[in-house]
Amino acid sequence: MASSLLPSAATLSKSKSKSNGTSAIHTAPSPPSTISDHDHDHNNDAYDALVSSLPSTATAPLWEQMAAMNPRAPNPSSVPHVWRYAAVRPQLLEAGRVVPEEKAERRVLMFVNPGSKWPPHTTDTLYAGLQLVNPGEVAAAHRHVAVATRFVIETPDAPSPSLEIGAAEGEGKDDAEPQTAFTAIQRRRIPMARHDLIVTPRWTWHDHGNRGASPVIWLDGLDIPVFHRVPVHFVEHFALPRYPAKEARREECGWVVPWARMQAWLDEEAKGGSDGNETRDYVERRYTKPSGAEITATLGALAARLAAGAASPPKRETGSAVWHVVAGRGQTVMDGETLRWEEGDTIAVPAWREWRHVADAGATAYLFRFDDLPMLRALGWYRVEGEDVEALADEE
Ligand code: GTQ
Repeated sequence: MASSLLPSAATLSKSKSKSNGTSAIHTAPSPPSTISDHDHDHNNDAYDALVSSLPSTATAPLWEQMAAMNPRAPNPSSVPHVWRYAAVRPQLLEAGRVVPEEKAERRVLMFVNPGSKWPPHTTDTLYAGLQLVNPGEVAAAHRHVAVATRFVIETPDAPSPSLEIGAAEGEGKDDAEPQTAFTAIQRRRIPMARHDLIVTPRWTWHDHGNRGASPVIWLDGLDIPVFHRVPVHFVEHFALPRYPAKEARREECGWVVPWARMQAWLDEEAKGGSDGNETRDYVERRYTKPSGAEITATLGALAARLAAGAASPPKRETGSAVWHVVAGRGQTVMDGETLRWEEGDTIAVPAWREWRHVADAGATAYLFRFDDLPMLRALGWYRVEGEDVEALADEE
């Protein structure tokens, strides 16, 4: 029975708080051999002989690894972590100086979770990184099985106030071409505006460029870690740096969700009642395709609004997420561990860590996240603590 494999949600949270936020499952020792001491005395030599003979037939004893194979709770290797924009941004700009465009098909600083083993991952299923394209550069066209989300942080239209820029060598000499950064997807070249979400669907040609006067920086989100266990991911390179594309307007493109649209919805939803007063402290909305479906089959995304000084309801889910601070300051509490954040920071929330965001007093906080929910739901693995676990049984 599926429901008996995991302890109840209540049991799980108790055992977590006892170990002060560190899940006991991470350190659970292997169980002793199921052979009793008495039998073991008798059969020691025979047992050892058996076990040492097994590699010759490419087999191994399950009973010695049962607990590791069937852990008592979801068991991610990644841990809560915050990447501070103020710390990473100068390194990324330095990479922009010392790593030429030809050397890096994509100039990205990956967000490597401190608990991650190879391959690098931000959470066990999600990869995130900051990508930089300098004025005049093109990140060459390719397409791959993995999908990507881009959340734009700085653009030539909206550079960071502290940005120091050299003389612009922008390539946008043609007046018809907007002097912006862009990502091209299939045959459309889409200008990137601050805090846009842009989706690069599976197997679509894409290249990135910058016709503005200052760097563009965005948060990449990809489902690449999943392919470590399902190694069907691969890339195809286009013969030319750019795939032939036409200028497109953001509004006419289903792959782009402008932030203004998302924020307007969140602000409206926060009002709740008809009197126009703010009545909801925490509201969130998932990004969808024009059809209403999740943005991709593996990765999904949402935006959230937290009123100043407010907290989101605590949640423990089997999905993992990478959050990005659009505006405001505050902290995220994950199983008792508190990580502070401010605008531009990025936060890893591993699977089955109870998370709760708290905004500082004084300013509304807005957060973006991408997550693995569409993939987990499709596989039947999505679960939230407190839900009826019996409903998870597949009895058909
Ligand atoms: O922009 O196509 O961060 O292929 C990693 C792999 C970005 C991209 C990444 C990629 C891309």
